[in-house]
Amino acid sequence: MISVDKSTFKKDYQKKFLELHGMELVNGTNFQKYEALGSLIRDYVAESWINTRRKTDKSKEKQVYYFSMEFLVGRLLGDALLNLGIRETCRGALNDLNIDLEELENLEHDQGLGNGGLGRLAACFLDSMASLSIPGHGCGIRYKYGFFEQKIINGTQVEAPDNWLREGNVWEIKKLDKAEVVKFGGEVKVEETNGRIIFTQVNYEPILAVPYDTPIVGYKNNVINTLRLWSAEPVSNEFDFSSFSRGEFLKALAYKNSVEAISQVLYPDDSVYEGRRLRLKQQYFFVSAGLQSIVRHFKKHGGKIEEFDEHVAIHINDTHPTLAIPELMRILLDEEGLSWETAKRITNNTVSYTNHTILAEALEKWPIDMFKTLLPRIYMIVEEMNKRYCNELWNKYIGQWDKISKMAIIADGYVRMANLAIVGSHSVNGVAKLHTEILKKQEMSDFYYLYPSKFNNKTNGISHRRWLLKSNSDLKNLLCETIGDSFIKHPMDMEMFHKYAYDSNIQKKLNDIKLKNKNKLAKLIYETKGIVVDPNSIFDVQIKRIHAYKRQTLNCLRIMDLYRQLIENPNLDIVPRTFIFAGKAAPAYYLAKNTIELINAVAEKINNDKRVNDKIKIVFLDNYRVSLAEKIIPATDLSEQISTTTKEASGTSNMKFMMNGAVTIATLDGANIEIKDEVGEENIIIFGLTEREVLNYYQKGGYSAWDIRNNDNRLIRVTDDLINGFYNNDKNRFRSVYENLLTYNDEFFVLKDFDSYLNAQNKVDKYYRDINQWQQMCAINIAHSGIFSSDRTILEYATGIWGSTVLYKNL
Ligand code: 26Q
Repeated sequence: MISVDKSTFKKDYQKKFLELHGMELVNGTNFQKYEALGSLIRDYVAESWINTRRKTDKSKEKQVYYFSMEFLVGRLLGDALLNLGIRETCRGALNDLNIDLEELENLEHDQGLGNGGLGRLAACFLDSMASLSIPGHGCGIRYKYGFFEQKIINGTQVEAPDNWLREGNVWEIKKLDKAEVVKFGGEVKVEETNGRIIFTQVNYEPILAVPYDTPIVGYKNNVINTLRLWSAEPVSNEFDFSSFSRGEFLKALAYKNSVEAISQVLYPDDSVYEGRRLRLKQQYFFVSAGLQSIVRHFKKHGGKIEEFDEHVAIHINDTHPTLAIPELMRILLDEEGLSWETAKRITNNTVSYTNHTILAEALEKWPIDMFKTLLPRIYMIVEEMNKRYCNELWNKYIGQWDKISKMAIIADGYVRMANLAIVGSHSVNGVAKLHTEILKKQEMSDFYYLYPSKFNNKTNGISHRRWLLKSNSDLKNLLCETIGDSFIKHPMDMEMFHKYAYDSNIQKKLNDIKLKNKNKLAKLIYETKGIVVDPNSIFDVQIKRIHAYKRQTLNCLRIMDLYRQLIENPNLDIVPRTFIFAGKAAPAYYLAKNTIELINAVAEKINNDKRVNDKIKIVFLDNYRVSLAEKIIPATDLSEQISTTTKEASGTSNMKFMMNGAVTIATLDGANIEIKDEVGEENIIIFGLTEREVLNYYQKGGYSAWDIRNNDNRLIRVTDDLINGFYNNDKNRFRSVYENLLTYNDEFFVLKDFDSYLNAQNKVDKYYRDINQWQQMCAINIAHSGIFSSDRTILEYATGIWGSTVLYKNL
C-alpha cells in the first residue's frame, strides 16, 4: 500500500504534469490532466510491481497464467486508485487544484478487448487474483482495434472501429527485450541423431511477438500482477530494407501489413463459430508467445523442466487458447528433449479448461488442411495425441465406432478444439451449477463417463471492488455504516446486512441512494439521447449482447403489448416504467441487428405518443461497454435475466445487479438459479419453462409457435404489429424477427414464455407499489450477493484446480 498525503500528492501531480507536457497545469486540457494523473499512478505502482515480480521469482509458489483471447478491462484509473487506497486523497488534492476527479476518469478510453461475459470474467479474475495475493497473470492479445464502437443511426446499429490506442495508453509498458518469435507454415524436417528423432520446422514465416505489460493492482496489499498482451510485428526491418533496395516497396509494405493483421482486431462474434484462418493464427500467436516466455522465465530462475507442472498452472478461457496444449508439448519434446510420456504428463497436469457455452454452433473446429499448413509441427503433435488417445478408446469401447469417432480429436476433416482441451487438460469446468450439470449429462457426457474426476463446477463471480465499491460508493458507505467494512476483504460478511433489510430507516436510505443514482442516469440519458425520463418510474433494464437466446424480443413484445393496452385504456393503472436497453449485435448477425431496429422503432413510436408518456418510455443506449454498465447498474430497479432456460451458461450481470440492490426477473437459467437459492423465492421473480420442459421440446418436438400465438389474443396483436406497418411504414422492416418467431417456429420459446412473463411483470408492479417492501427485497439481494464475488470463485479455482498453495507473503 502506498502512503501519500494530500499535499505530497498535489506536488507530485504538478511536477508530473510539467514533466509530461512541458507546460503548467492551468494551461492544460482535461485530457492532458488525465494523462498526467494516469502516468503518476503508474509511477506510484512501479516499485510494488518490481517487488511483486522479485518475490514471485524467488518463491516456489505456483504461478497461474490465465490465457484468454479476451480481457474486457474497461477503465483502469478509478480501480487503481481504489485498490491503492488513495482515491479520496487524490480526489481532495485535485479538488484543491480545481479539478474534478470523475471528469478525468470519464476521459479514459475503455480498454474493450472483449466481446462480453467471457472477456469481462477474465478481467474480474485478474482483479481477484491480485487482491487475494495469488501470483496470477493474464496472457492475451494486444488488439490494435477493440470491440467495435456502436452508433445507433436512424434506429439501426452502425459499426465503427474502436481505435482505443489513438490517444496513447498510459498503463502499458512495451517490453521489446522480452519479445518472442512465433513460427507459421513451412515444413517439418525429421532427422535421427544419436537414436533420437529430431523435428525441426523449416522455411517457416517468423513473426515477432512483442509484449506490452499492464499492472494489475491488488486491493491494499502491495501486490501488482501483470496482464501481458502480445502484439505482432515483422521480425526485422532488414527484410524491408532488402526489398526496398530491390524496388519492392509495395511488397515490403504488404508483408508488414500481413504480419500486423494478426493483432489488428478482435473478432466481434460471441457465439457463432467461424473457421477463419486469421483467427487460428491469432490463437497460435499469443499462445506460443506466452508459453515460450513462461518456459524461458521458469528456466532462467532455476526451475527444473521436469517439475514445470509443480510451479506453473495454465488456465485456458474457453477453447480459444487450446493450442496451449500441443504448443507446450512441442516445447517439452522438441526444445527440452523430454519423452512423449513425460511431456504429456506435465502438459496434462499444467493445463485446465473452462467451458463457457453450450450452444453447439459455438464449438470451435478447424479444417485439417488449414491447420496443417499453418501449424505443421503442431498438427503432427495433435495427430499423435489423437492416435494414442483413440487407441485407449478402442480398447475400452470395443467395436463402438460411432462413439469413438464422436470422441476423437480429429475426425470428419476437422480438428475439434473442445475434445483436444478435455483430453489434454486435468480439469474441465462449467461456470454455474446447471451449466456444469448439462455438460456432464448431455453435451460432454461421453467424456464425463471417461474422465469423471476431471469435471467440476466453478460458479462465476464479479469483482465487488469494481462493481460495488467503485461504481456505487453511496451504497458502499451505507454498508460500512451499518455492518462495518469487513465485507470489503470478506464479501460473505455482506450477509450481516440481512437483518437491516427489515429496518424502515435503512429501506428509506436505500431508496434515496437508488434515486440519486437514477437521477444521474436520467441526466446521462438526456444528454446522450435527448429523452426525458422520470427517475420515479421503475428503471427496468436489459443490457447484454443482443442474441436470440437472451430474448430481448420477449421484453420488446411485452412492451408492445403494454402500449396497446395503454392506448385502449389510458387510465390503466400501472407503475410508470422506463425500459432501458443496451447491447451490441455481431455485425453479421442479421436477426440481432433486426432486433435492435425493432426496439428503436418501438421506442420512437412510444416516446412520441403523448397519450402514454407519463407511463412508459423506452431508451436504447448506444455503445454498451464496461464504463456504461458501471453507470446503469447502480441505477437499476429491475434486472432482466430472461434467457431461454438451459441456454445462458451463467450470466454475470445478474450478479452485478443484485449486488447493487436491484430485484431480478428471471428464468431458472444459469446462475439465476443460484441467486434464487441465496435470496429465497420471495425475493426474486421467476417465470418461464423449466429445464425439463425445454429439453423435452428439444428431444421430443411438439412445439408449435403458430398454435401458441393463435390461442392468445395479445400475441396475435403484437405479432401482427410487427408486420402491419404500425411501427414502420416499411412493413417488411421487422420481417426477420417475425419469421423467426413464426415461420421458423420460435427456437427459443419466446411465445411460450410470453404469458408467464407478463404475469411476472404484473407482480413487479404489485411489489413496487409498496416501496418499503420493495427495498426490503433489494436489501436482501445485496446482503446475499457476497457469494458472487469473484474472490470466492478465484479461491475455488486456486484450491480446487490450480493447486496454488498460498499467496504471496509479507509484501
Ligand atoms: C469463437 C470463434 C470465432 C469467433 C469468436 C468466438 C467466440 C468469442 C467469444 C465465442 C465465444 C465468445 C464468448 C462467449 C461468452 O462470453 N460466453 C459467456 O461467458 C460468460 C462467462 O462465463 C457467461 O456468464 C455467459 O453465460 C456466457 O454466454
